[in-house]
Amino acid sequence: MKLCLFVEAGLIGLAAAGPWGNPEPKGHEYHPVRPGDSRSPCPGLNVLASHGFLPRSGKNIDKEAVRSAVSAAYNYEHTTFDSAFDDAVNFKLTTTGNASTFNLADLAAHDKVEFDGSLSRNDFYFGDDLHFSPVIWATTAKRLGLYKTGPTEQDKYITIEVAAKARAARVKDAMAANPNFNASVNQMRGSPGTTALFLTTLWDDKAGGAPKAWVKAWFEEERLAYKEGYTFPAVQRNGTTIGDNFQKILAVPV
Ligand code: HEM
Ligand SMILES: *[C@@H]1O[C@H](CO)[C@@H](O)[C@H](O)[C@H]1NC(C)=O
Ligand SMILES: *[C@@H]1O[C@H](CO)[C@@H](O)[C@H](O)[C@H]1NC(C)=O
Ligand SMILES: CC(=O)N[C@H]1CO[C@H](CO)[C@@H](O)[C@@H]1O
Repeated sequence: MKLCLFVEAGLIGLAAAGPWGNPEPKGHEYHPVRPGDSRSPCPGLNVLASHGFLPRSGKNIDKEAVRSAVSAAYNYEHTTFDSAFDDAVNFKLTTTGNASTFNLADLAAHDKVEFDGSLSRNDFYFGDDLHFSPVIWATTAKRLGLYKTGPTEQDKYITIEVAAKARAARVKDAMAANPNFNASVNQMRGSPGTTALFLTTLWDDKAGGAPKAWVKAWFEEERLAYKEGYTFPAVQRNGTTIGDNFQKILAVPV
């Protein structure tokens, strides 16, 4: 009976709190990407668009939009991503016609803010550095132990150590496969940086790890895992939180 209710509730779009998860915030229900929408190589921003924290179209994103989205969805201090936004704008990669905004897909411009050795995207050299690549992600997911969620409680979480090793191994793979691998400074900071980002964003402070179920939904469906128990973090995150995780990642011997 319970299962029946659950299915029905899902069908009519009622989000219900309960043992199966948390409700999606009103107006921020998950909608998968539609034809014509713009999406980026950045899962962090795409998820915000999937939930309408950024415009669902992914178009004409300005700094205010990023500020309000990262604070409302992820509980980041609102200016946390100002410098990332400024970098993108300063590279003049925008196709919107307005120098202060971009469409999410504009961020795929290679060797600007986009770089090689991503966790879930292939390198530009192979033709598509924008879309989620199931093949590339499978290599990362395996290293993260993403689908092994038992038998112990610990098996449900990704630790800093496991994530640090997974990202270093992915960069090694990319360097071996791609004769044009661009090992820029941006690249070498960017790879541990993006691992710090997904861990900080999806860290469960109570558990001391990033729940595999949340990481899976975030990368694979570009969805915030309310259903799997994601909640707005109780303690606000900021550049310092990300920087601390960045240092911890660099400290892991790989
Ligand atoms: C204005 C703000 C932002 C900009 C301009 C931006 C841009 C980008 C770009 C261009 C990439 C691709 C890098 C690559 O080639 O691997 C990327 C990747 C990534 N971003 Fe963002 N991002 C922003 C905000 C965020 C936020 C808010 C989060 C987390 C909540 C985030 C998490 C990530 C992660 C985890 C990746 C790595 C994906 C992978 O390796 O497959 N970003 N971002
Ligand atoms: C460009 O975008 C900014 C930020 O949204 C906005 O303030 C400005 O009015 C826009 N400029 C034009 C010419 O539309
Ligand atoms: C960043 O967030 C942490 C945790 O909320 C807080 O202790 C710290 O003071 C904040 N740092 C800055 C620079 O705002
Ligand atoms: C600076 C640099 O070497 N850029 C190269 C990065 O790789 C792409 C192809 O993958 C080249 O087109 C760039 O010239």
